[in-house]
Amino acid sequence: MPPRMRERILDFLSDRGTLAEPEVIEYLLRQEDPIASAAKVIGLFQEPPMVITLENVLRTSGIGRAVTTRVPLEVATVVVAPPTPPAMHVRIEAAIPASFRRSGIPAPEIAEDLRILKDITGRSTCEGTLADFSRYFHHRFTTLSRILRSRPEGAGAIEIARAKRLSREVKMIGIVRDVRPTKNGHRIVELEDDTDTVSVLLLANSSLAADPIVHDEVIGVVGTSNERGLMIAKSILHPDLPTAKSFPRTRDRIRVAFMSDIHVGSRTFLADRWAKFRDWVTNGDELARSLRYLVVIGDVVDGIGVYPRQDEELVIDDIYAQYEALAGMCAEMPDHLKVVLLPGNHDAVRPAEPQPALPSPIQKLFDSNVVFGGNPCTLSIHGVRILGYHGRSMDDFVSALPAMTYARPLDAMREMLRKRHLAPIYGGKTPIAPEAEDHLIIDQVPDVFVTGHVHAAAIGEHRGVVLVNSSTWQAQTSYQKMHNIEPMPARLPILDLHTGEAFQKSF
Ligand code: D5M
Ligand code: FE
Ligand code: ZN
Repeated sequence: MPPRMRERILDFLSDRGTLAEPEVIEYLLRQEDPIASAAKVIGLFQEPPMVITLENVLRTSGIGRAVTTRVPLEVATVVVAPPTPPAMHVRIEAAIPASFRRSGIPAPEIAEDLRILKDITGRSTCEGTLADFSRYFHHRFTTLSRILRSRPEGAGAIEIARAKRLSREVKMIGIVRDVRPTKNGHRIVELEDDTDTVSVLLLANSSLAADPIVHDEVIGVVGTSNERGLMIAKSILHPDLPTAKSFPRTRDRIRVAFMSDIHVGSRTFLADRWAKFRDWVTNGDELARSLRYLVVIGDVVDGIGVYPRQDEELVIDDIYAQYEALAGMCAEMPDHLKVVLLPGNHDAVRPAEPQPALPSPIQKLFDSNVVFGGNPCTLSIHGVRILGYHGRSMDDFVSALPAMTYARPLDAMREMLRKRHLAPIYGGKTPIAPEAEDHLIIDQVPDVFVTGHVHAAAIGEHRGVVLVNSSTWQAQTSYQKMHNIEPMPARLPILDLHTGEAFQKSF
């Protein structure tokens, strides 16, 4: 291997406006001609993503394993969650995974094991005062900098005030107060800690130029001050997951389905597709009978007064009546299917995140097979840790980062895991309540991370965390039409907790 091949690959990618996960670089280094292989990977995209993932590489024919990306109408499958963390663990299959063909235990025979580990319900303390804000950001900074410092690359970071006085290479951790391009194509990040702020220059011709840094995230910087006090960055550290984790397989084949954005009450709610789902889940096949849990990640109804002139798009214009209709739909599901409802930005709770569970007058409309959590919410299902977050912050990711799109929610979800924060950008479209603690920090790494909101449907993986963006049951709204957002409705992602494999069933 020629020396500095790693740098050559990094330069090759950054010259083309993209970056790659470390596993991708390792993988390319093992190829006979790493640069030619990198070119093949880039050739996959009309426009390369900001960060090329191992999954992307595995889709490239000619290198890696040959996989099919065309999916049949009925089932789209992505098989994830490695038992061990070697780099080559993601399989993408066109058919229903083998493990799903093996019958699961009929759901009525599985004793319920569902716990809500963490959400804000009943624990909100904030009043929105100035003191709340500074305490909130202090908690964000200290928690994420502790994670960064626990890594070999983050160890030895010093305070910004001290770093600015030294002329040698230094390491600092701070919160991004601003990030802006210069007229020469470089970028300047204003980094702040408790002691000072510093301007950090990310050179246009370096791999750092494309790092998707956003306002208010916590990063580490390795760099050297120039004579004018500008810190020239050599590398950027994100908290991320240090290594790929393995999936905690349950003993039994326990199956969990995910959905979101039902939008009951909206004119565009897809009643016919829902009826197909209901018929399947009530008297369907073996797979349907093996479903034990259904987790719904917000926007369960369309709500009232969520956007201007919404009343013109409602068929049920009373909030209670909307939840009553949903309660009826849940009551039609089999008794052994435990349903978890989390709120989203259309639901009848405060819009500021973290959002508590639906209020008790609404909960009382539902049968006992339905339980309620907040947004975000960490659940344990048979010991598998599931982080559900509606996903409002994806609006801010799409606005802030040119490479992000509504059609590719997994990109934003990977960034949330890299930044270890569900909604880093403060003051954008996502209203955030300055609680005493920052509940949007991803402090404990989940086994499964699920979002909704963008009305897309996708399954993937990031360092062993199963990623699911659950689909909608609403057709394109006039707002989405105006903004060219094409929904992917009526697809049900189903995860087997015994294998970590997931696939989507369409209705
Ligand atoms: O959001 C459904 C989709 O529509 C999601 O992709 C965001 C987009 N959307 C909806 N309203 C807005 C506003 N006001 N700004 C930006 N993007 C928006 P839902 O939460 O179901 O309305
Ligand atoms: Fe929605
Ligand atoms: Zn939403």
